[in-house]
Amino acid sequence: MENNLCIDSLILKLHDVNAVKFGEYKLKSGMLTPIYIDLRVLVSYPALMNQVSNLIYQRVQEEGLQFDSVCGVPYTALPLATIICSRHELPMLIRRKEVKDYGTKRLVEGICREGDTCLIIEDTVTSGASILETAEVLYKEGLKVTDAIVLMDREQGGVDMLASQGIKLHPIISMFKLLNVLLAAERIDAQTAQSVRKFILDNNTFRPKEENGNEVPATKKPCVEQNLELSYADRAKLPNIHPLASKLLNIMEEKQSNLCVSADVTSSEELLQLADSLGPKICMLKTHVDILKDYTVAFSQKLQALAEKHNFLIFEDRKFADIGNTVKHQYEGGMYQISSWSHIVNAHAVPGPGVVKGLSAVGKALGRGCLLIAQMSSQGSLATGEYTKTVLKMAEEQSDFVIGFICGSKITKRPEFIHMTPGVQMQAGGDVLGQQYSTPEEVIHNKGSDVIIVGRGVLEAPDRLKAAESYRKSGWDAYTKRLGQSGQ
Ligand code: S5P
Repeated sequence: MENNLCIDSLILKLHDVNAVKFGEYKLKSGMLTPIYIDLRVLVSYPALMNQVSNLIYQRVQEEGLQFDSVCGVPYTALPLATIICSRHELPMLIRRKEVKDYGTKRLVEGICREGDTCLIIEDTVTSGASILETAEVLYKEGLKVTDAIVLMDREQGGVDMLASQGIKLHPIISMFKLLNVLLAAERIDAQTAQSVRKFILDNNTFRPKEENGNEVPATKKPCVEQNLELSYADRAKLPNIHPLASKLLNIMEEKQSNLCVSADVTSSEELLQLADSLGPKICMLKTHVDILKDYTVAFSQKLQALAEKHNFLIFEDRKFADIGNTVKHQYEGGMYQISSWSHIVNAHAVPGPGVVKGLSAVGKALGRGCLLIAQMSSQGSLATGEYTKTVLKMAEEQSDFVIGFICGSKITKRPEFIHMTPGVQMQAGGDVLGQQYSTPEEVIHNKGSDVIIVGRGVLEAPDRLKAAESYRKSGWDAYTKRLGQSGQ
């Protein structure tokens, strides 16, 4: 909070000293821009220089960055790096822009030890090219660059470009934040803010490469970064999406359904009958195969045939939670041979990454996918806070098999992950054993999840088909409402 206030007041001061200008300006790349950030004027305002340097150093500490030396990108960031290095007694390096034609002809001044890490400081980033240029000079001296800090990020692709080169960029002020603060303080009008926003959104400089080496079309990547809502159909086409997640998203779009029915019944005949009658309404059918009193291989074959017939995916809610070697056997073998018929399974993250590795060893070659349990709908669940963050990290590290999460709300903006939420009924409430319910509107519209999982809301209804249709409709309406509101 305190930090936020500092940043708000800094933005206003930068505007006061004309470091933020509105009009028509040319960027280094030749691109015309309606907003220009000129932090070169900072040197004339020593108090402001100190404030900026303090904020940069504060960020270094908050992020716990480890480095051996600091290098400011010449020229504007050079004095900032100097102040920070002097105040905190950190070794500094100076990158020359021009090579001397006498003496040592060095490109970097200061002591460079092979293998040392250098932190880069920059004043403004558009594409990230200047930081990369500096990093490349440092690499030639045998140094490593893992992180860079920038005062002002224009949000035009620099973070992504540098990430693709192995450098994590930490921005202090972002363009959208700057516009919001200036707008709230009535320094600019809504029209100016909107036209700058549009310019930024339309001019993302980073074009990630697809696997075939071609550039991803400009329309794909920016939406992700701009936090605009992508439709299920657009997400299905993302270059880095898992084929199974893509298939699911396409089914959802085609059937206009983000409903997964949880078929928690104990007879295989009843389950098959449910699958056949509700099939047209759902994108996925969830099973607990171990509650069936009469499981047979023939049942699993019939279920697969119904999944084909009605175009839905099967999700065996097995909640694997053991060491990799054990879950491998549980997934592939035993009497259920889950991997042979279930498109999707889920797992607890408690055992660590080995649980996913074990499942992946069986399921990956079969084109299967896994959901990690990031949060639970039950009262007193321990899957919260830091735990959820760890689950997300685990998923990111094995995204060739993990396609998403069981969760109460959206836990990551990465659109290739599917969020699925159980504990859904038309009325919020719960059961006597700790289950807690939210409505489809709450889950999809407010919490940003993708799929509602409904068990008793459908199973205990007098007319299951009618109930499934009303859940399908509520879930879909909440999704289209969310889509309609994005980017406004
Ligand atoms: O956190 C969770 C995770 C799951 S997978 N909470 C849940 O309720 N589930 C499952 O979703 C649960 O095992 C059950 O099969 C279904 C919810 O059923 P309902 O009858 O309460 O809708």
